[in-house]
Amino acid sequence: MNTLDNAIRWILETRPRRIVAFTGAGVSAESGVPTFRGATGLWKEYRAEDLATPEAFRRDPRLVWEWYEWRRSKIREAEPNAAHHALAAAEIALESRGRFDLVTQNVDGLHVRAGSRRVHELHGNIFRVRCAANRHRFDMLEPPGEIPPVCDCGSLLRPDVVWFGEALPSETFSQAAEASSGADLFLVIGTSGAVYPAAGLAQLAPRGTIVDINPDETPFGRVARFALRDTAAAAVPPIVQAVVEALS
Ligand code: BV8
Repeated sequence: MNTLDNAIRWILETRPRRIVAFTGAGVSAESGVPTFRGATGLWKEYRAEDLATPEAFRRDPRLVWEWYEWRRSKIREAEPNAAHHALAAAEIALESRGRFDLVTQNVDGLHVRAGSRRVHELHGNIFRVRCAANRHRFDMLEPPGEIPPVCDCGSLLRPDVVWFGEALPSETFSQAAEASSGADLFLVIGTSGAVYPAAGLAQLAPRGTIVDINPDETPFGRVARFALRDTAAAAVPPIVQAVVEALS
């Protein structure tokens, strides 16, 4: 029996009903959206930690916007993959028979496009902008007319995402923390666990509830009940299918 079969058997036996799916950039990799820290993740010669900061934006708002518009263009071309769709189906299946919280570090909006509704976007959304004066926040799906775009109030518009050194939205984070501490299945999907405080949510999950889905080793592998060394699109659908079967 391989690890996936063992994980499926454990799910069928324990019938989890309070499930958290904690996702990172890896869940969107098979949709063609570059991850941050993988070999293909870097853009030009910069690192996410050097561009996704208030200092970088103050210093060179045009460069930061060019990076975001490049990412937005990649994401516009992307479609949700089988992992996104399976997680949306899990939420529907658990609607009246349990609880399913999708906690994502991603800003690409692909979970919502796949139909997930109960999504806690810890780091914001790349298709929403807010003005640096913090007065206006709105969706901007298309490329801005000018780079960097300027708000009607006169201040610069910035992507409505959480940059390094900025606080996460407190309500969203506390909902995610509350769901994590009460989970009987905590799926960690496609994240290197490099970024805090998001990665710290896994430490709130009760012992023995973590299933880590990632082709590479991660810090979660050591504490996971099962470490599924496979891609999200390959491993998430059968795991969700087992969850749904266990409900009936
Ligand atoms: C804050 C939005 C304080 C922007 C992002 C301890 C506690 C608290 C803070 C810190 C701490 N230690 C350090 C910090 C500071 C910092 C931090 O964590 N730094 C790191 C680099 C060390 N944290 C912060 O600054 C946070 N803020 O702490 O504020 C504060 C408090 C009060 C008041 C003021 C301030 C804010 C962090 C948020 C940063 N913003 N994104 C944007 O996207 O442009 S983070 C960014 O990294 C993305 O959101 C991304 O999701 C996230 C995590 O990366 P991953 O998702 O894991 O992606 P990665 O590429 O790393 O890994 C992909 C994985 O997928 C890999 O493992 C790969 O193997 C796997 N994979 C590949 N293919 C597949 C796959 N898996 C499955 N299937 C596949 N096909």
